[in-house]
Parts: sequence; C-alpha cells; structure tokens
Amino acid sequence: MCAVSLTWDDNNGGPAEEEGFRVYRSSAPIDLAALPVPIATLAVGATAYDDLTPLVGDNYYVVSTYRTGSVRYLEFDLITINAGVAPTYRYWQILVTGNNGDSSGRFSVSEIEFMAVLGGPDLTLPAETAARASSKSIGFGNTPDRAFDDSHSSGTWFTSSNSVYSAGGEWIRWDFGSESEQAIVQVGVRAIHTQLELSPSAFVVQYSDDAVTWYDAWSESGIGAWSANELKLFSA
Ligand SMILES: [Ca+2]
Repeated sequence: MCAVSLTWDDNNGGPAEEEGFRVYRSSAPIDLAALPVPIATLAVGATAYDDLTPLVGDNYYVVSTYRTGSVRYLEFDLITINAGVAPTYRYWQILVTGNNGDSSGRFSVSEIEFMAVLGGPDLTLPAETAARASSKSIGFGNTPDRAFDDSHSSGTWFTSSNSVYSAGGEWIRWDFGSESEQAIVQVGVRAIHTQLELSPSAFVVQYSDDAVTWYDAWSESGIGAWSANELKLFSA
C-alpha cells in the first residue's frame, strides 16, 4: 500500500482563530479561489494527516485552516509528488495451476492478453511472438506463439505438454523487452473452440525482471463455465 504523510505547523491561536484544518487534493494544480471538496476535515490543532489512497501520478495537496463564516487560509502547503505508480517489469506470465477437468492435466488457451490499463489495449503483438512468447512445455505442437497471434480459430491455440497439477504448474510467458517494461493490471484469457475442459480453472499472474526470480501479482481460482472461444478478463 502506498501512503502520503503530510505534516505542518499550526500557527494559529487555537479555537478562537480556527475550527480545524482541511486537506484538499487534486491531480492538477489547485486554484485556491476554487478549492475542491476536501478529502479530510481535521480537529483544531491538527498537524498531520496520512493519505492512504493517493492518486496514481501527481497529487497536489493544500492544507488550510477553516472557520465558519470567514474562510481563512493562514497557512497552506502545495506539494507535488508522484505516488502509487506501479513499478514496471520486463517479463509477465500466467502460471496455470488448474484446468476444468481434463484428465491429462494439460491446459489450452487460444489467446492470452496483457493490459497495463483496465479495459485498455492488449500489449502483446502478433508480429513479435517469435521473440517474446514462451512456455514451460509444448503439447502436440501447439506452440506458445499461438496464444498471442490474435486468432482463435481452429489450429491457433496453445497447449501445455505437462500437467498443471504437477511440478508447480505450467506457465506461458511474454517478454516485453528491457525497452518496454510494463505494469500489467489486467489479463485476458480466451478459451479454445472445443475441449473446454482444457481451459484454466486457476492461475497466478506473475512478473520478473530477469525471468529467474518471479513474483506474484495476483491469483485467480474457481474459473469455470467456459464457452467456446470465450474471452474472460481478470484484473489485479
Ligand atoms: Ca490464437
């Protein structure tokens, strides 16, 4: 969790001069003549406030005293920070740990999508699959590039060779390259057109800087009721 801690000096003479403090925040510079709705109203003599939900990007803060009937700005601070910006990573993968009942334990998908913005574009490009797509195993020649080719007709799906229930699961990965690291917040998984029991039921979205040490972004489980070529979206 990201937090912004604000502190200030109280130069007023107590209740006779103030009813308390208000904290204002905006993603754009704040016009003191047209203040937004305060994010916090604090007691007389307050000298600190923790913003536990800062905006992604710039946060402009104004802290002021207030007094009914006579708005007073005896002191204010204007602070520009960058907060809540997610770190970016070169490698992203889904580690599949369950399928929808196929006894082989393999999993199949027709497409995997990685998005850095909710509802935004899929950042995997079909033209780059040869350099960027990989998987832990390959079943029946259904290579990982087929999960990033933007085609989900017959013959363009990925299948793992190994069972997702053994040896820690089966992964399929995209390498964004050192020049285009990403902070993925949404993943799309599209089922193949048949054999829906091969569709994932559980997976972990993971990221890495070196493809050696992996970290969990978030996990999904209990995914079922796939229909042919259905695209399901999952977010952090
Ligand atoms: Ca495909």
